[in-house]
Amino acid sequence: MTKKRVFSGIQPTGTIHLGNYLGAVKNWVDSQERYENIFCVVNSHAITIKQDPKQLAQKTYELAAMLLACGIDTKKSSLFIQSQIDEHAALAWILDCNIPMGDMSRMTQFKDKSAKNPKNINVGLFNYPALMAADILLYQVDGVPVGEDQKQHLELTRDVAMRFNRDYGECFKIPEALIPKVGARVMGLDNPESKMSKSSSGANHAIFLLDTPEVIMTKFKKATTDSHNTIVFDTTRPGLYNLLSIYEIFTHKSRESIEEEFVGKGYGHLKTAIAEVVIESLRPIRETYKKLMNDQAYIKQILDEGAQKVRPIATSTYNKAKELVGLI
Ligand code: AQP
Repeated sequence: MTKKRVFSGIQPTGTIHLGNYLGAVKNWVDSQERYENIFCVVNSHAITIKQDPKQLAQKTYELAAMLLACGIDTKKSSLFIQSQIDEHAALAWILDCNIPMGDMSRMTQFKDKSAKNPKNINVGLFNYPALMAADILLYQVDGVPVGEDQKQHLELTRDVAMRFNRDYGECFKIPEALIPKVGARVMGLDNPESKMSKSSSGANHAIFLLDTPEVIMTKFKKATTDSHNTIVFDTTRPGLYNLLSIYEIFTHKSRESIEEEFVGKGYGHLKTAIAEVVIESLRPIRETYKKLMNDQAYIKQILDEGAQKVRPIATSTYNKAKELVGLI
């Protein structure tokens, strides 16, 4: 039986954090056996925010090394850099011409990111979802494993694909969003009302995968909770709920057994327990990452091989879309 195909991407805009890891990367790794996997470092998306060109190239290799350190196995998954396959940008243009302004204007990520970067609200940032739709549709995939924040972009992708197939003829497979039950929206430790994000400036906002054990412990100890004194999964207590969800994923324990474990104990005890389990789980990732970064030629080779492997799929889809719209 042929495996279903999945595609997902991540931007090289900084070190990845627990949100990226639990919402996306860990699920990519855990389900590698089940699917035919295509993963991408989406560096063209990254330039929607001003980047230092030299640093961007370096951050692209670092992110690829981090994905390998997290467990992406290139025997089971293709890993490549978006800008190495020109068809992403080329298909995005065709899709741009088939997405109504009204649909694009409803995207909340554009509103959030332009509020964060008022000095650089560019057309690329607005068009970001068309490039994301192209990334996905080029590979004729069944599913897209992402965090909850990408749900709206996935819906736009499905809409533009269905409209294109209807108006020009069958071209794209319609993908499903694969959003995890727990960890789909990890919240900031300093403010559990906002999603954990690479670009938030608070010192205790995010746990980065390369944070030292001491830093991880300090950040968890300072995490915002509330003034109650019971430790239970309660969505109306977002700080606590966020911490317990992180603990649930890393320990694989049931919610009942976690609540039992902390009966009569305080937040200090809980925060230390979470920090310890996160530190131990991230330790091998950090160590493997350091080894991989000593051999950038190897990372480059993996990425070149990944691009070579998936390029024929991208070319075939793009040529079909081009022909259907009448471009010669
Ligand atoms: N807080 C989060 N909880 C769960 N999943 C998350 N993702 C991001 N934040 C969380 C998921 O991570 C994947 C890759 O994300 P991205 O590289 O496209 O960047 P992003 O969504 O823009 O992530 P950030 O941290 O918020 O970066 P900045 O601050 O630069 O915008 C996606 O699957 C995403 O859902």
